[in-house]
Amino acid sequence: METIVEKSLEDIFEEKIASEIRIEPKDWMPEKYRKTLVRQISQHAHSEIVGMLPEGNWITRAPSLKRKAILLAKVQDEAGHGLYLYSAAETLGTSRDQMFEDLLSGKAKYSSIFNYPTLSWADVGAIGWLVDGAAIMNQVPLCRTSYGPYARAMVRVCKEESFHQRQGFEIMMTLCNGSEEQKEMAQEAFNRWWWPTLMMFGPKDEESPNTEQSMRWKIKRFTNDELRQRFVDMMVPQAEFLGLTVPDKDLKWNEAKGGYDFGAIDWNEFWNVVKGNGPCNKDRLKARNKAQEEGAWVREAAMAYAEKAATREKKSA
Ligand code: FAQ
Repeated sequence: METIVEKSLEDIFEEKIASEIRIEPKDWMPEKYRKTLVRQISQHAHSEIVGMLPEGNWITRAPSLKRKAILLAKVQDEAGHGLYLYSAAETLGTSRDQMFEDLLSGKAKYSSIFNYPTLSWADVGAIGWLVDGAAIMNQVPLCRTSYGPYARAMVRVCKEESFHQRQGFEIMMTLCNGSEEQKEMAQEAFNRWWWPTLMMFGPKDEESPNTEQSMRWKIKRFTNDELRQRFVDMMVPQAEFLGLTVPDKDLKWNEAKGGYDFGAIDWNEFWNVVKGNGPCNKDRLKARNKAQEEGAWVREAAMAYAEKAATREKKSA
């Protein structure tokens, strides 16, 4: 005789995860899964928005009209990424206003990397090459993350990030093929951005409280250290091609592991930046709060227009 085993909602969820079926907004999901996603996606969205500031700093000082147009487009792309990601987080039942409030009050986290200053034009190249390079390394696997709206947003984001990385590399190449002074500028920017970029991947695996569960739920597909190692292995030959020196005296090819060994990351610096004490944390929050205040009239006008349009539509119906 056939016995009918009733599956619990949790069993159905686990089965979907095991068989690589995406979880969609109306599906049942464990509260912790929802919370982890809201945390990661909203932090990611905030990073895109705050990430506009360091490069935005150079729009008015780009060295040519062509460079200015490219940089403007890139910074606008980052705003778009933030918007896709806020939309993805909203499908989990959190409001955009709440997420914004958390960012503006300093409660929410965003990537540590955007708390460093952009001191020279070469920093724009270094960000595109290194920071967007790290973002791609982290985000290509997220195109296969288990939550549908996040995975779909990542597909488009990654296409745009690839263009961003190419433009950063191209700036670095131009500087490295230029005068002695330009090459020095590129090396100096590389020296400042290399270590903070390695920190972007998050704490080492044994100190990462979220990785194990996120890997089990297939939110993350690789650990922080796995992605960091892949990034180093990808970037060292690119730096060599540019004729730049990786600022790490302990960097060494390890034949047995088929990858590079690299020096110790300064985790005190990382946690200090995450806690709000990096070189630009206060400036970044100040700039976001100022933009929020100065944009209030635009939001009010848009709302007034939307209400009027809705009334008109009702009347004509
Ligand atoms: N900065 O347990 P884990 C971009 C926090 S977008 C600050 O390992 P998880 C595009 C973490 O939140 C860059 N905080 O956490 C662009 C957690 O705190 P919580 C952003 C960090 O989530 C380019 C605690 O430490 N990308 O660059 C950082 O499993 C150019 C323990 O860490 C994403 O957000 C950090 N670097 O792994 C834009 C990608 N790392 O929340 C403009 C999606 C860790 O428990 C210009 N996110 N923390 O209080 C992820 O893949 C993951 O969230 C990780 C962290 C890998 C970032």
